[in-house]
Amino acid sequence: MTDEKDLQQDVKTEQTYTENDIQVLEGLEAVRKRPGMYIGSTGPRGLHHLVYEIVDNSIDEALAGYCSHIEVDILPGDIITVRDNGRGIPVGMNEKLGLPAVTVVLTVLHAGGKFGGGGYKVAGGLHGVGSSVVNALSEWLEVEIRREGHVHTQRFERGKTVTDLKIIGDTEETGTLVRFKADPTIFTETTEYDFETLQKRLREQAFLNAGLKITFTDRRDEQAIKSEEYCYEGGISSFVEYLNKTRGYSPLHENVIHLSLSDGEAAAEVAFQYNDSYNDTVVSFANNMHTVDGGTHETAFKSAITRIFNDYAVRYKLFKDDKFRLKGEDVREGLMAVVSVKLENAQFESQTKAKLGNTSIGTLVTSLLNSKLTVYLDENPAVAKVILEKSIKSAQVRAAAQKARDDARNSKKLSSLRMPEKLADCIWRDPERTELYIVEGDSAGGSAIQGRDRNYQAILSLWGKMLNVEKARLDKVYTNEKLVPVVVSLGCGIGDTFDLSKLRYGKVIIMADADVDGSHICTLLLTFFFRYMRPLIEEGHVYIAQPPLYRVSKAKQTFYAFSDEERDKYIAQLGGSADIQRYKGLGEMDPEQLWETTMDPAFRTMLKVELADAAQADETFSILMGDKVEPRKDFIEKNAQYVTNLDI
Ligand code: TSJ
Repeated sequence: MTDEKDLQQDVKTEQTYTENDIQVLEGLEAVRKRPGMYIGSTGPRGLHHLVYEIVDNSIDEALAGYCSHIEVDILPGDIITVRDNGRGIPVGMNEKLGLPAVTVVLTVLHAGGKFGGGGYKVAGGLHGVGSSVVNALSEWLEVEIRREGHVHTQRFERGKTVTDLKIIGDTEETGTLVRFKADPTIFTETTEYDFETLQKRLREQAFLNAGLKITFTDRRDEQAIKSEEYCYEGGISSFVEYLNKTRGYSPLHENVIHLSLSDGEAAAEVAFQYNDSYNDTVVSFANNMHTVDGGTHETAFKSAITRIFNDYAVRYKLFKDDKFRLKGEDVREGLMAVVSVKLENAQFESQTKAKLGNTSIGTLVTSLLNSKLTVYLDENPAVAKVILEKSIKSAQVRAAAQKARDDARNSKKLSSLRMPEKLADCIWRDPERTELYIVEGDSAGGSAIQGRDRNYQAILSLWGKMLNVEKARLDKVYTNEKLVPVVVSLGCGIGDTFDLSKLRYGKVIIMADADVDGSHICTLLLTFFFRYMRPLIEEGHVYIAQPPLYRVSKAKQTFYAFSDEERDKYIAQLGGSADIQRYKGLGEMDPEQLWETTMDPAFRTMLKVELADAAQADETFSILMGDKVEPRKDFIEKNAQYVTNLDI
């Protein structure tokens, strides 16, 4: 059996090489002609794929058990180096091609399998296209191999060999280093790497390969070198802890549940932990590649936990009604999970090639949970209890929310309500021209009402305790005393009955104090819009007013400053001394000042809220809205990625 398989592989390899033999040079030319076919795009995504592709080789070496440390550096000029302490790419002659093995790896298309040392190769998708593709798309690439007592090196330009493999020194060490510069004639949009994009990916790879150390250093600014090290003995359990922590969620049980199973051909591993949020996050990977669109492994995981928690609840008589069953969404409320599978011949489907199609891996994930989760729950009844209590509560609330939604729809309650008392409406009714200012607090509201142009500016004063929609259930949102006036004023309903064509004001402007509380109220409202009125943001109707921080005056001259720097600039302009008034809140401004600085379309600056990437924003909102103060504070200080400056 084994012999037969080996034989087949030899035959296959032979065939591949007969083809490649002729295609050695044409092959890489084809890559340069149609780079998109090999790396998906020649934009920033494709550019970053070059790095992933090279790093994947070192990770394969780690998976094979020979490499414990990978270093990735960005050098000035956006040159990348990837170095590992593995065995070093073989340098011996490949008899058929008459080239050293390493040269074959870097110049022959799809040569990866030959020296890939088995393991789990990726088929389809954007990965596993081979390091020769990176070579072809690099202005130049150098490889340095430490192996068999020597340092070997070779250089290529645009995929073509420019120096033969030669020995340049002796060494006791082993490992591979690849240094390359992306070709700007291919990556015409940009060849600049984004630190956070690479950071996220490298950290993720460290989580997915427990114990592997990855060092990432950005040396582009020699004055400010950034270096980070990722190494997680806990693997995907640490990943789950990290995800809960960075989103500001508190775990509901102490230990992450970590289960794994392999059947010789494939391996499946899951880690999950419930948290105090109402979101569900299941992140899945196949051969260390993020399967954004899920697939058989993710589906199997979700079905299995739904079935197993229902079975458990029935067995221990936790449902009051015999016929009652939890739905998948109930069981996933507050779930943070990572599913990772490794398999040969992974098949990827969907437009983005990020959905796993292999049915056998679904079966493996199902048996993993069947055999191990039931046992785990029996051994950890306290954990089972918190999870099931949460799931059952979720089911109850879902029923209540459904009822509230039905009621709202039936009675057309929200849309037929009278305009709220706290709304000072404008005169014109043309949403092309009208604006709604949402203002926190009565005194600020008062100034805004007096200062506005009442033809087209309406003011809604908010009061009372704001509901944190991230933490609230749907049924609460529909009846919240603070949010209902917003919904009624806007006129377009909420959730699945939202109708943007009914919007009563073309611009919806959040006007809050320029302090932490103001930021908070602002993000609360944005979260609400994001979750329940998303088209409002998508279609660009939401803005954030920018009130000044200081009034700088001397004699008859007055300036308003929106930052400390600007304040200092005006003080200098006024000869070094001036009267400074710091606005602690909007309420301190008189109506004329508020109009001049913040509301007059001729002079005001507003931020337009954009949702470039809804998923990213969702994550962002979770960070902002979660329990833990730290990540939120951090975020507010770093300031909003989803907000872009726009002068109006
Ligand atoms: F391919 C590459 F140039 F892109 C690249 C390969 C880049 C980097 C940074 C590292 C690597 C790489 C390859 N690191 N480690 C290896 N290992 C092998 O190629 C290797 C070594 C020994 C044996 C063996 O059977 O003795 C097999 C292999 C595949």
